[in-house]
Amino acid sequence: PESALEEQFHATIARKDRIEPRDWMPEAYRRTLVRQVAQHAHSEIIGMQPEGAWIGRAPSLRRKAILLAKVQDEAGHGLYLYSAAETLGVSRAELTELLVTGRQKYSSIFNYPTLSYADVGTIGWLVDGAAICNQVPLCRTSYGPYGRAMIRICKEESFHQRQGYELLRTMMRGTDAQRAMVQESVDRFWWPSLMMFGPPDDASPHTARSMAWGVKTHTNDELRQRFVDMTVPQAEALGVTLPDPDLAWNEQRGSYDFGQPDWDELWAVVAGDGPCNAQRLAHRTRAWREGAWVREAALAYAERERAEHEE
Ligand code: FAQ
Repeated sequence: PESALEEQFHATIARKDRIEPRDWMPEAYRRTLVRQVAQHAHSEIIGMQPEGAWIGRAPSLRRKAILLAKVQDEAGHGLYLYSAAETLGVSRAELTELLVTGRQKYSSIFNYPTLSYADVGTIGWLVDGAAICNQVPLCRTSYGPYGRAMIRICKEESFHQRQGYELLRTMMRGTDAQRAMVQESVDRFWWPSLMMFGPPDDASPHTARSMAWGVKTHTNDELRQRFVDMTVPQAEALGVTLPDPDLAWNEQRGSYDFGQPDWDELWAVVAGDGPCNAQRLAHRTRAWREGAWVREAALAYAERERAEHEE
């Protein structure tokens, strides 16, 4: 009976054990995971665009090799995550259709433009830094395939973060113009990076249920705080200023106090109204449509092979 299965599901969650693809799960749990894992996968794939735009303009062969490797890793992350989503009974093609028709989301951060090479460093340092804060706890999420995908992704994200920091450190040791370029870039990316963690807890419709199911293990605000605490000393070591006048060490809490991002801006970007939403989606849609013949040819070939073997 379904109630026994449901009991088993809740017991597994309570033990902090994993739910696996063949286990019974409530339909709402499955839907939550499809939503989050698909959004996460789409973010990795759309996230290739802002940095990918600089591959042809990298300042040296070494920087170009590093950037190429990073952007390729992001394609890989997208593929592991689509595979994790497929274990929930949806296909990658279906999910991509939902993305390109605007019915599924991807992270707000990738709707901001990359205006200088310093942005490659800032994205590595702040955006990958935020991604790590959010994703390390997700290695212990309750759904097995998602948690296991996260382990490898986090290892690669740490490399991404280090390369960003190293790029910025090199620029900060350079000329005044290079230092100004880094500061200008950090000024643009700081607040959008804080928004990556989602709305404040009291405005987050999904957090409570996702925490009860062990899909999320920390709230949006908890992870945002962890990110700020980790990043402030790094900013000091770099010699850049974070553009928040309210940023101050709070002795009592043992954490930094900080200002609030502009939440109206987050909602506008999430609703499709950010600086680059139209461009990002148009680019993804074009690539998806132009690749249709490859998918069709591969399918036709596989079917012909199968038919020949059956004869
Ligand atoms: N952007 O109730 P909540 C990367 C939506 S890192 C867009 O708080 P939840 C690596 C949310 O989906 C980026 N939408 O939702 C990389 C929901 O909408 P819905 C990807 C946002 O799920 C680095 C609604 O608002 N990482 O790609 C955002 O409990 C460099 C209500 O929000 C992940 O996806 C936002 N910032 O918490 C790649 C991490 N915030 O579905 C390339 C996994 C909220 O009801 C270069 N995901 N929304 O229509 C998560 O941890 C969670 O899903 C949150 C949101 C924390 C993002």
